[in-house]
Amino acid sequence: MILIKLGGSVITDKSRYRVFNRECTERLCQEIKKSGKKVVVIHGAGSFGHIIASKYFLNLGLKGKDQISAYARTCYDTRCLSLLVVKELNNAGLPAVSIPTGSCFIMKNGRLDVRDDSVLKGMFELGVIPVTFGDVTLDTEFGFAICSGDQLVEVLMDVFHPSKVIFVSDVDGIYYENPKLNPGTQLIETVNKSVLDAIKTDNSTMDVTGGIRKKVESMLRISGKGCDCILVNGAVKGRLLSVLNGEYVPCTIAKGQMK
Ligand code: ATP
Ligand code: IP8
Repeated sequence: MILIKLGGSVITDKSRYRVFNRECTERLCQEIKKSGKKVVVIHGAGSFGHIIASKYFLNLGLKGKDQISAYARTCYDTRCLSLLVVKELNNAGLPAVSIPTGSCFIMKNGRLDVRDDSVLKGMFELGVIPVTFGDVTLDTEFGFAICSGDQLVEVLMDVFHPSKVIFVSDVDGIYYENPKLNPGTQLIETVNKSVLDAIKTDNSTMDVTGGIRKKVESMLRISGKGCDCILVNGAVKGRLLSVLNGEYVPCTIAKGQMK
């Protein structure tokens, strides 16, 4: 099976509150269907999460009562986004069910603690695609915390043991600098620990979960578990389908290596 994370930058417009990229999401779901591969889908929160979370510092945990309504608002918004994604998956012929992270799991010190994976596994075995997403969750130490979709991908590695992990974003891969701000920057086709410090991660949109550097760290931890982890541009038609089929496209790969 393959774990796919649909990034917030490709399924939403991260600069505009609650703007869903329906056409792009619809096409990505059709590409998944066309591949015929067994998948589990995780998605980011995009502008349904980061804008309010950043305004009310939800990434810092519980600091004041005024955050509680922002917590609830963010949970509402991320669930709305998830239903929009699940609708497109179902329309594409992929039976999918949204599993809200913050309603099913808890965090400890900012780390997701999935003790019971029976719903996720049970649905998958039944042929249903469980869809989880970046969300606000309770945290035993901080009151609440932000769980990124990237962290979920890492945790779900141990649940599903995928043959491949695909991060879908709105850029061709990891570059030395943000390609949207520095169009001349070079694509890094293979990432490893040695290039990590050379990657600049300045971002033009609000992101409370750390942006591209954290994503590369996550990709390296995933590849360290023996599985190829690929970042591909979902804004370009056919790229996700090609990667699902094991064909070459411009992308960044963290090659799977056993410890
Ligand atoms: P999310 O994590 O919210 O689900 P995502 O998975 O799509 O979204 P982002 O965290 O938004 O990923 O990261 C992708 C964005 O990072 C791109 O839109 C790009 O502008 C920006 N970026 C900044 N620095 C770099 C870099 N060095 N290489 C590639 N992209 C970069
Ligand atoms: O978009 C962030 O998840 P991500 C979740 O996967 C929130 O980084 C609520 C901002």
